[in-house]
Amino acid sequence: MKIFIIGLILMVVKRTGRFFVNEITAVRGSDVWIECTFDATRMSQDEPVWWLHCENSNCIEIQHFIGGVDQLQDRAASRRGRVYPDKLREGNASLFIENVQMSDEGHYECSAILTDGPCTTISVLTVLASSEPPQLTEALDTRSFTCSSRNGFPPALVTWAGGNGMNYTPDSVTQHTLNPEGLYDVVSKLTRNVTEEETICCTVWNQPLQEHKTNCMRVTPGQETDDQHLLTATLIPVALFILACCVGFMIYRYCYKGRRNLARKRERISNCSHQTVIVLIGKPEHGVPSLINSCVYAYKTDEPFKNRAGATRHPPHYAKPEEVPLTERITITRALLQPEDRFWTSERDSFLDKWRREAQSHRCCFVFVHSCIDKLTATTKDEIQKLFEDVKSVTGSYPFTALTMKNFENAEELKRYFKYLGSKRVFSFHNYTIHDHKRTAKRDEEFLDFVNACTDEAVDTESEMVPLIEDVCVLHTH
Ligand SMILES: Nc1nc2c(ncn2[C@@H]2O[C@H](COP(=O)(O)OP(=O)(O)OP(=O)(O)O)[C@@H](O)[C@H]2O)c(=O)[nH]1
Ligand SMILES: *[C@@H]1O[C@H](CO)[C@@H](O)[C@H](O)[C@H]1NC(C)=O
Ligand SMILES: *[C@@H]1O[C@H](CO)[C@@H](O)[C@H](O)[C@H]1NC(C)=O
Repeated sequence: MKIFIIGLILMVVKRTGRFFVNEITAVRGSDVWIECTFDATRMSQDEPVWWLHCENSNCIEIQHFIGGVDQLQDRAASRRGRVYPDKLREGNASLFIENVQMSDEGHYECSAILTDGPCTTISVLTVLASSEPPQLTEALDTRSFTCSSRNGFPPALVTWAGGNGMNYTPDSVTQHTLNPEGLYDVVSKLTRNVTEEETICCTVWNQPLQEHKTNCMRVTPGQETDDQHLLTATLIPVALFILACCVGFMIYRYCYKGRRNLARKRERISNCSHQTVIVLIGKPEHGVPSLINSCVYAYKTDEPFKNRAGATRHPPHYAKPEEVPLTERITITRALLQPEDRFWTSERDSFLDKWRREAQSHRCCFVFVHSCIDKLTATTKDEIQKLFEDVKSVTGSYPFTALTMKNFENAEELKRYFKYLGSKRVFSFHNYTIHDHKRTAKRDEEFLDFVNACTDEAVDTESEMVPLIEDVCVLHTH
């Protein structure tokens, strides 16, 4: 009934045109005064003063005073706003709203019956909400960034900017959601390739409030995607580590095996159970003493290099000593020939006699030593062939060949030639010398193989020639 009467009055007021529209904008959470004043002299003690709050033409009476007495005491707890009764007498019926909320928006009508008729003041309250500072995150799976901000009103605008203030907004998609408090949450997603290190910023705008809030982040191309990041940060080091382990293990195995191999070859030499003589036959300057030194050096790993065989002695002819012991049982001796082309001269018969006698009583291995520096002349070839036949006549087989100074070019050609002459084995060496005796496994191995081949051959020769004779073999060349 009351509302109906008020509505009637409003219609009257509207028709007479005696009202003002007062537009008020407030920020959510602030306190606001909605002004309403009358001419106090025209106010009557017994006439009412009241406030209506209308949302979408749905009006609720929030204040009603008669004679300065609140008529809505029973609703005091739920209603919004406060009027100061002591100010009413002065014609001031202004409404005070504390901590204004979205629900406070709408029309406010303040009315009073004055002595000359009703009077109404209309106010429109708009509440704006400043959204919270934006959160900026980089997505883990793709090259994208997310900017989010909550509790804005009206819906916030989101803009994106890159290095040098470039506008990235067109690469973004923005979504708003209205939350139960009547405010908008905003989420904006930017998809963009980062090709160089830059700062990416996201800004949320509240246009009516003329307010913006920005958040920035430094991005580097290296952090483009989590996949790639994972690959570089985890997989590659792991792969390298595994690879390094494998290579290390293989190197270790190789070295270990190599060392084991050499040790086994030395063991074979020291285990040779028969007195054996290795006879090196060669001309001066062809490296016979150096070959002897090398075999001993390769075998005796724990001893420094020693010139046991008298290499580079001057004059070189028949340098002493003639025999060098390698182990308790194996001896290496030399048979030096004439330096000239015709090295097989007057001494031939005495040598052959000696060799024949000794080959019958000891295990012997004959080796012809030739330096790769020396080119073979027709005469030399002739002489060497004769020597080979003589050795065969003594032992039953042609001598082995040992080529020294193998890094001289005609090593391969000489190898073929001595094979052709009938040498069962042709070895080639780079001898350990006084000036160059840097030990390597490969160099050691060549000499150890040579010695082992010689001791094997010595057994063969003996079993072919004199199978029943027990061995006590030390050969004297003079
Ligand atoms: N580059 C190289 N030099 C070698 C090799 N063998 C020996 N020599 C050098 O050649 C020279 C002669 O070697 P020696 O071992 O003294 O041989 P030799 O002259 O026949 O010995 P004698 O006549 O008995 O004194 C020396 O200066 C050695 O250092 C080799 O395989 N390579
Ligand atoms: C009405 O009263 C309030 C509270 O005292 C005051 O803040 C306001 O300025 C007054 N309005 C007028 C128009 O006097
Ligand atoms: C990003 O770069 C890659 C290769 O450089 C390309 O294939 C892709 O299309 C780019 N994406 C965008 C959004 O530009």
